[in-house]
Amino acid sequence: MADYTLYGHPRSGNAYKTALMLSMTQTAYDFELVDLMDGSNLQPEYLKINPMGKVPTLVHGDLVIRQSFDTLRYLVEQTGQFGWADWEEQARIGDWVGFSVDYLSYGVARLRFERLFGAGEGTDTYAHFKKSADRGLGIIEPHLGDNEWLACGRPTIADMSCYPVASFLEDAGYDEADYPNFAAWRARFEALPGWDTQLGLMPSDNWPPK
Ligand SMILES: N[C@@H](CCC(=O)N[C@@H](CS)C(=O)NCC(=O)O)C(=O)O
Repeated sequence: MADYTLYGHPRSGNAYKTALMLSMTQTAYDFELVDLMDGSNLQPEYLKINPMGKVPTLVHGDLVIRQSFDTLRYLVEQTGQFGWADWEEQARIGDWVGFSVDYLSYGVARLRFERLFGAGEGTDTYAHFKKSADRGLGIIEPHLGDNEWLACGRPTIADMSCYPVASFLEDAGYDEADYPNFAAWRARFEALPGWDTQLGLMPSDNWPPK
């Protein structure tokens, strides 16, 4: 049994952030599937671990961490990797961690959800999130033209926070060819040691359903 247990689901971008960080810092962990598709995240057994009913949850000894950003920050502290040297760097990393929530979770990720599972394209909901996603991509694309990594000139948890959504840009209805800097950064990130797919990092006999 490993010291860390990650509760998550292979379709969760937030759980993917934590799984990437564990793998890329060579931290051994056990993975427990919480099936978001059948509502296991809202069953009493899981709510005892995470009353918010969301994934990821990362358990390390007696410590239970229920927000993806906190899992990343904790693993920075535990492993000394992908973090900051001072407050200036921490703030620059924070810019992109915040960006990942403001424009990716509430933009690109929601578009993907609406397209694949929700209201579909051409609805007011879709248009609402498209505005936010377009604005976010308009910020990150030129930034990645001038910078190899999102912050501090090296891979950090800023990249870890934004990458999962990058992996499903096309599912959200975008053509990656229109965002060449973004696409090149995605390829750089995927070449880092320890990178793997969502299913590779969150394997389970029970997913995908047979
Ligand atoms: N603020 C949380 C958000 C976590 C979150 O939204 N998780 C989604 C999957 S990506 C979830 O568990 N959704 C299930 C639900 O809302 O029922 C974090 O950053 O960890």
